[in-house]
Amino acid sequence: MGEKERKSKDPVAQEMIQRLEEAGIETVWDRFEKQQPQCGFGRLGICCRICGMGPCRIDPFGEGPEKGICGADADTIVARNFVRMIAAGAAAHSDHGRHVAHTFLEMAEGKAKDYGIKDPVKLRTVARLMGIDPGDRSDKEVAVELGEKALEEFGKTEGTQIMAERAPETRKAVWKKYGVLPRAVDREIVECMHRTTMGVDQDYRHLMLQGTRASLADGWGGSMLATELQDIMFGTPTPAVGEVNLGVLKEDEVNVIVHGHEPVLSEMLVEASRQPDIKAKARAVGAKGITLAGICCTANELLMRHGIPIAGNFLHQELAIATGAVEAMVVDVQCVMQGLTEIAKHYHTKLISTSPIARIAGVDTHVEFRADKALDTAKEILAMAIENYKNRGETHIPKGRAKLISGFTHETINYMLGGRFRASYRPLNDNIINGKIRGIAAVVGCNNPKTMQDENHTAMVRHFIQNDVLVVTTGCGQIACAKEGLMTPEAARLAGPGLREVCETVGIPPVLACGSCVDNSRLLIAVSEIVKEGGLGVDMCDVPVAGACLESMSEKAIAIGQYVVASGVYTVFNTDMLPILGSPNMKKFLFEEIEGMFGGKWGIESDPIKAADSMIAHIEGKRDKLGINRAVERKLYDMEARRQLAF
Ligand code: SF4
Ligand code: MSK
Repeated sequence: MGEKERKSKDPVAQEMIQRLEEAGIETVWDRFEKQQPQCGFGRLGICCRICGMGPCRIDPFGEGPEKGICGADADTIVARNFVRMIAAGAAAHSDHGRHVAHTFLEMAEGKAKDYGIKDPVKLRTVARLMGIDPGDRSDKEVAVELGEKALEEFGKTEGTQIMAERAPETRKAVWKKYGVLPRAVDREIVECMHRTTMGVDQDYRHLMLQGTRASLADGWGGSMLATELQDIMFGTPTPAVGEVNLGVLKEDEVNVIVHGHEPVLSEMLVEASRQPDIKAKARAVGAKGITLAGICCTANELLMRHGIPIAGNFLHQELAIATGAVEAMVVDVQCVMQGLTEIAKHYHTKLISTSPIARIAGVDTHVEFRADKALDTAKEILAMAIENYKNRGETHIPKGRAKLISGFTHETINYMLGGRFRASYRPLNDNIINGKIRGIAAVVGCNNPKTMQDENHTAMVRHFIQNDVLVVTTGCGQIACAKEGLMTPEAARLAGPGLREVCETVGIPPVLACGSCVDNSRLLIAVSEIVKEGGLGVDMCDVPVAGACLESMSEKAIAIGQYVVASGVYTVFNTDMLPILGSPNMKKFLFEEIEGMFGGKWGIESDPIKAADSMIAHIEGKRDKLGINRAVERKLYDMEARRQLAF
């Protein structure tokens, strides 16, 4: 295997990596090499620099110091670091949610005139969930109250997250028992930071309870609010065809890439790109039009709602610029590498930062997003990109691109499997009970140069569907699967006979694209709905589901992992990406003890097939406990057999 093949499984990425190598231009993989060997203490989570007496480190071999200067042991240091990662991840998701809530309220109050309510049905559903009676009030009136109430959720001084009420009663009872019902997001994150500062909480189990509560405030609070308010404002996704990979860029059009996470501006860029005056401007410079494409989770948001193509996942961000065909890369927050500034020096691409909270040294163009002039801002940005078209030099757009069906939410799973007129999780539950679908695996998360791009995600997913395990995906893992064509109905041919039959009957792919990082909240609701539908246990931890994130990069993945585990789900991370191994007690806690408390636990494994097998074993164990592992006769129905059934 050559160098480029070791870096990425994706032939498109390999092609671009080779070109960059030949041109002598540094990428994330080169910087990764320069960091080798990476700090062993950091990898194990046993370095501490939270006070001025440090930094301190624990010797993992028992030959050097066993305690920091203050006396903190490895358990405390690892737990503090881990809880801080959860807090940071939860803060990122939830601040995204807060920004959306601000824009939502401005929209409802008529201050952000370019936005509207695209899903009035969901507006009223979510309002009721938040304890608001819509009555016969107008949509805007209901939206004002909902926006105000949503904003309060982030900082209220009393009470717990209203969205968490959606969890099954049994689950809430578990959270109550351990004192982790999530309060306001801000409060949980501040308390994480307080308790992990020098000389405060110094018991790893006790620290982890606070980490758990903060993660739940993210998953069942900030992230869930972000998803729901975005659906109301921008439309709840429905299944539609999309395209993915660098081949979506166009040689004869102005190419604009949106990269980051918050869709408030990128939604307006979609709108602006469709306006006649902007199209005319593009034609005036000799381009046939404008192609918008996404990277990372903004890409998932736009694809899910508008079918806007995806240029790639996290490790594609530099490669996209190296096509020489990107007039502008518009970034907001999260997962944007500062290394973009270096690569952009070699091409004509204009990097444009837009978030009031994120400036990047080396990016000179900052067009700040303001909700009250969102469309004008979007047009200004597109005009800059159009203006830059004339500066294009040599281009190289790889041909590779793939189709996918995206837009699966807990609502669409309901409709697709249950039917529009009797939407229900019953058919999904029944197919799990009868064994055609053994269970559900969530394969989510990032790319990481520590491992071959996309390999872990896609190898696991192929293994799951062969074994009749339905897969749901979000984030960059979703994009990885899409690049390999695993998200088309035709991919059902790769599935085992049971899953294949269900997919062919309903017309769904065996791997469902469910959205961005904050949309993991959709998966929580789906599992809750499965429980409420009945027949698969009484709590979320009874359902045959498991999760994996074997290419995690961001602290957000750690926050997600913890709220998924605390919601009762077994979750596997890559051995090299879970920095807790320096504490035997934390290992025991996260890999064993926590299951006795919350019904879910963490697992680690670097080999994707072994990781998938451990999840399948877990799923089968859950089936055994439910008593649904009876031998069933499997039959693949062809059209003739179905016709006979109808008479
Ligand atoms: Fe060292 Fe303790 Fe300070 Fe951490 S808190 S840096 S272990 S003295
Ligand atoms: S973008 S958090 S690299 S999934 Fe959400 Fe991808 Fe991970 Fe960023």
